[in-house]
Amino acid sequence: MKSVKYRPAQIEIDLSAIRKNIHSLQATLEPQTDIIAVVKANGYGHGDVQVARAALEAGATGLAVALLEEAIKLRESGIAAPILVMGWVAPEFADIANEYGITLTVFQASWLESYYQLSNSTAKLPIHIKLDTGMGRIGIREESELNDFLGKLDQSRINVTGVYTHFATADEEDTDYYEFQVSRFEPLLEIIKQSVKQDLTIHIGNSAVSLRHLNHLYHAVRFGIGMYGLYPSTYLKENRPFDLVPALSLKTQLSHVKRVNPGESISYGTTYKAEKHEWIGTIPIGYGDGIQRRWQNFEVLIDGKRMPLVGRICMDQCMVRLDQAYPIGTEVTFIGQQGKESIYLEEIATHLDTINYEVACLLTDRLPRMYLNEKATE
Ligand code: PMH
Repeated sequence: MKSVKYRPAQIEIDLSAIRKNIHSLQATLEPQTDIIAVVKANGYGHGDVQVARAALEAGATGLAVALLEEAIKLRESGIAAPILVMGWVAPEFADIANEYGITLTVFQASWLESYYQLSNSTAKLPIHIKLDTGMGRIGIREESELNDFLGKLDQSRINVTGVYTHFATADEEDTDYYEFQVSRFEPLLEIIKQSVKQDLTIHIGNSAVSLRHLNHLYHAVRFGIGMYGLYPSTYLKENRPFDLVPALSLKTQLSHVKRVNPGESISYGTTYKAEKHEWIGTIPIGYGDGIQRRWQNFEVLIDGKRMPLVGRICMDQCMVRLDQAYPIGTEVTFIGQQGKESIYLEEIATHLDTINYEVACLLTDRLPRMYLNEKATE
């Protein structure tokens, strides 16, 4: 099938917003602090390759993903910048990463032992060591564990190029736990420095840390949610050092418009009944596109005004109560700006009782992505 777009629904990603967010962050960082653009999970649903290119063009110096697959996809699209896989990759696939010039995250002595047995590579494997200072996910936690790891580290086969950690609460007003994590990071880092005597790229900050400048940021920050123009938390939105520009919009059109009588019901389960004569529009997207059932009763923008989604969200369609009759084909904005009104992911996340990260990631591939401003003119 040719890549013709038949459905009147699309996600628009404004790449100039991605570039602008990188530039705004850059302006607040010390000149020597690099930006690693986090493009895992298909660039938080925005499109990994396109976002990565825009970020690099704007001055990011590296990329970070969660999976080896994601890293290989970037390489195969011709991206030559350093790429770090932040998730655990099985040692049997390390040679593949090495062939692609991809850096792996390693933190287990047993991993090193398996790697030495399994690898046929003559080239040193580039790795970053991950320290778990309190996130409780992956990484070396204790000094004894670190010493065991470093004892097994054969620097003729492994090239340690970086060290990092990740914070659990950097987006919250209270910085006690963040500071506790920093206090665990520093002594472990010193031990690594004594044993790995070469230049290390040390990076601890996510968007929240880089926006807040909570601490010395070392050599780079891993900039994810902020790059997409979204705030890591309400606290950071209220205390932002500069305005972020959201990159993603979701637009579709009315596919049907009808007048219903008082008492008539809409959608599965008849959860909505018209109270009077009402104009009801049908919209051709649904939970199969990532508009989950919990969007029911939330709003969309039509004719520059907010109108409520009524009745259950179906797999491919949902319904909206209109303030008047509109022609089929009238634009419906789920995410983004229309006229003077706008609905952004933060507000949607609040309605859905989740976070903007999740709402963006859940928009499925069934929605075609369109890229605006691919070439920088700013
Ligand atoms: N570094 C690591 C290790 C991460 O897991 C993430 C985001 C980032 C940096 C970027 O964070 P930011 O988007 O807040 O800037 N990881 C996740 C996650 O696993 N769940 O939500 C965000």
